[in-house]
Amino acid sequence: MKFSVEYVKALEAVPNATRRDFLARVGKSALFASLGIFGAGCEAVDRGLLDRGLAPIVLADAHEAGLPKPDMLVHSETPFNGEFAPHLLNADVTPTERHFVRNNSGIPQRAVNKDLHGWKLVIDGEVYKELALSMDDLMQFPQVTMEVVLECAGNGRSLFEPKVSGNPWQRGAIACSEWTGVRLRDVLQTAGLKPTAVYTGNYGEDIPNDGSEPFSRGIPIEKAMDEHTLIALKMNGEVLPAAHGFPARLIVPGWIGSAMQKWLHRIWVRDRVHDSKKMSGYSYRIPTYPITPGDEPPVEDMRIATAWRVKSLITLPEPHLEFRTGTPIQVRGHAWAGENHIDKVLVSSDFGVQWQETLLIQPSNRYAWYHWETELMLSNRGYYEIWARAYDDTGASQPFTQPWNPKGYLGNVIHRVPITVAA
Ligand SMILES: Nc1nc2c(c(=O)[nH]1)N[C@H]1C(S)=C(S)[C@@H](COP(=O)(O)O)O[C@H]1N2
Ligand SMILES: [Mo]
Repeated sequence: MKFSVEYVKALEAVPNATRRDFLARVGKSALFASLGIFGAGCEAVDRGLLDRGLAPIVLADAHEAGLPKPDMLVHSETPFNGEFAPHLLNADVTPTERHFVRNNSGIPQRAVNKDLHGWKLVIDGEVYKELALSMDDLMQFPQVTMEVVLECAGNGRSLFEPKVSGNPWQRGAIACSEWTGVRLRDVLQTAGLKPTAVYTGNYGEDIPNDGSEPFSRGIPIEKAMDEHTLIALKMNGEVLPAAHGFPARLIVPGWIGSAMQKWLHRIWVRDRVHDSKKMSGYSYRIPTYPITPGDEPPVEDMRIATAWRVKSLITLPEPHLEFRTGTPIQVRGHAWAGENHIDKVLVSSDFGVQWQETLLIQPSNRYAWYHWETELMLSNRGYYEIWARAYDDTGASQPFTQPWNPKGYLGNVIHRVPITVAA
């Protein structure tokens, strides 16, 4: 068990008047030690918390949550971040064992223990009726199942030049699993939105033990009320795995992964754009105009990153394989486009001079990924790269070199897979 002295000290520094608000901001349960651990100076704070029924949050080690998964490329253990090589993501529906994991801090012990004791999903703020829903309550709402692409905003960050800080994701911080849960809309309608409701502030139970503000992001009310936005309770037919947000997480289709709060326990309906740290500055925000690589645009010129851009992934063949002249090469992959639809995916084997059409396979449902496949025949030996380029229904397609932004978000440069052909 890890408890944070700094965190309690930070709280003590907060004036009484705003302390309640601060607690509200960090969520109704926080990482707090039992009485006595921090000495007399902290008792008042501790007792105050315990009086309000705030349970200590204990963060688990990643291995308790079954991490790393086999064949995972691990970027960090604490917090845990790992992805898979594209050729391991060929399945139409990504099995849980191949879904990347992106954590800003720890995994709550509750998730590892599959422990619902004391867990409620609180809906408060700009609502007529505050709700505190148990899992049983949530099960009373209609259950919806959808395949949804979930991609970290930083996927592809390692391809940015000059280098940017953050997890050096290659191309694998992306998956399309099947999610089951209740419509966020149904829950918000039960609470009753006031006309002042404009945004959500979403909170999880992964409270960092270094005293830093917990990871919290939000979405506009219009997106929250979209029929496809879910509070997911199951992944690929099973209760949510610890690493993916047990007991509940948001699924915000088409949008960057950070919108999809895990270990969800509070949705604060707000009368303004959610203004947590992870909604501000350079966090999950991109410049409103193309900038010179390496520049630091003023914060006023940044906007919140929302939907993903048109993109594709080559999952077959595996890179660096050797083929024979005149033998057909099976090429396959996925494509997706945030809020838009995919029109076509083209493939080139001569560095973008000529392009050939691929067979496009429609998604299982809105916001699932498309699949595409084709065959290449190369008649001369040598070194080749298979390039894929998706186009969406607005006419947008993927760039050949990666436009730059300070945090390496929304990278959608075309995917290239090198192969060789022997005579
Ligand atoms: N509570 C909480 N929710 C979170 C995060 C987090 O660190 N804490 N990370 C977000 C980010 S940045 C991404 S990309 C997705 C990753 O979801 P996954 O780990 O299930 O793949 O979860 C999002 N939800
Ligand atoms: Mo992310």
